[in-house]
Amino acid sequence: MKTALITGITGQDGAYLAELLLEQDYKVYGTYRRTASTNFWRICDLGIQNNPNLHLCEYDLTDLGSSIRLLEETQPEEVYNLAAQSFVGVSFDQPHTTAQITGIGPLNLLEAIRIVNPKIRFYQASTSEMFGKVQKIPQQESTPFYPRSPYGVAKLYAHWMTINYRESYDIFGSSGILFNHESPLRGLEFVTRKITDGIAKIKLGKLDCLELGNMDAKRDWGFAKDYVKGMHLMLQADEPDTFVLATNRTETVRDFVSMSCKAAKIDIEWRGKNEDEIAVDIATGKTILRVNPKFYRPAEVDLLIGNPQKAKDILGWEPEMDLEQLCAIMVEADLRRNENNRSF
Ligand code: NDP
Ligand code: GDR
Repeated sequence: MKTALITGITGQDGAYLAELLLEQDYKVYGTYRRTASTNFWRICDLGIQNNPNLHLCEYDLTDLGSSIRLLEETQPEEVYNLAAQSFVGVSFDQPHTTAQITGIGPLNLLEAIRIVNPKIRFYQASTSEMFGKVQKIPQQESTPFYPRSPYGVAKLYAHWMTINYRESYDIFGSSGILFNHESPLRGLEFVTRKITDGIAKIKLGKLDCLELGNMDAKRDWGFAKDYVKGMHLMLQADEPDTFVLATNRTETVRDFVSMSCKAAKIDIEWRGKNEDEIAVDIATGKTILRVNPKFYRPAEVDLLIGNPQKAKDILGWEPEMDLEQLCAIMVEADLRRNENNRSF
């Protein structure tokens, strides 16, 4: 039986990855932070919370000493570092905290691996946010980086440290440059889930109008469950490396709203431009969406579209779910959740 350690098991990817590894008969240690209201709703949703091979451990990524003790106590063969302050918007308000968690945190784990057992295989959750300002599309492993947020800068540091530890100490450190991936387990602050939850509430008469920021941003959105398979494959490969996981399709935030309305059977019409843009429910004449500049970011990543060819060639990885399907399952899940008055 293989042993894996997942940091950030209370997050979207941590929950799906734990499910995948348990299905493959791994012993899984999952870390969570001690807070006044730790929430395990995602692993409960997946029904894995009582799996005898799942062990939950309290851990904070910013603490080097506990990173060392964690590896000594759990003795994993594979470490998946998914923990991060992962919300780009918040990173502008809390750049220092973001740097400590998202940048220095992975360094703590790399140091712990170097000290405790350099044979541990390490996955670092890198991001398309590192590409940032558009230089060349589609973005791939060789595309130059130009991060546009404190989050992107912190992730870029961790990405290069992973490569540096690979080259300096022969540590099996792989970096997955993952483009946006979503699911019914996505945090409510991220735009896709904010949209599907908002549209579900509007459909059920629980919300009048949804407010969003930049409607023109384009993202390459995939399904989180497909992407955690890629993380696992990276640590089964012969060599540590850097891989892009993406769908190679890009759509605007506006397109995602239109798709969600279609899934919820609400016919809408777009009116106005920029800050005055609205979406009107054709059946009722009511404005169901407006732009609020408070959701704009100080610097924006305008366009992301990734080329996952290397992952396909070397790992045999390909995304399975298309965006229409993904949007439909998210809307459906949020309709059910809101009907039952569940909060997440
Ligand atoms: P989430 O925000 O859903 O989960 C992040 C996890 O990190 C949570 O479990 C959170 O715990 C934990 N965490 C935060 N701070 C600390 C800390 N100081 N110590 C220990 N744990 C901490 O992110 P996702 O699941 O969406 O993403 C997983 C990883 O992949 C992240 O690193 C993210 O930056 C990266 N990524 C995500 C992409 C996406 O589209 N989802 C794309 C590319 C990269 P708590 O519940 O206590 O807050
Ligand atoms: P992103 O995801 O910043 O790409 O980071 P997010 O869903 O937050 O934003 C995507 C785009 O939508 C625009 N947008 C809004 N965003 C939010 N959150 N709320 C709004 O109301 C809104 N209106 C418009 C944003 O400006 C942006 O352009 C995600 C995270 O999961 C990161 O951790 C990960 O690394 C990257 O994806 C890849």
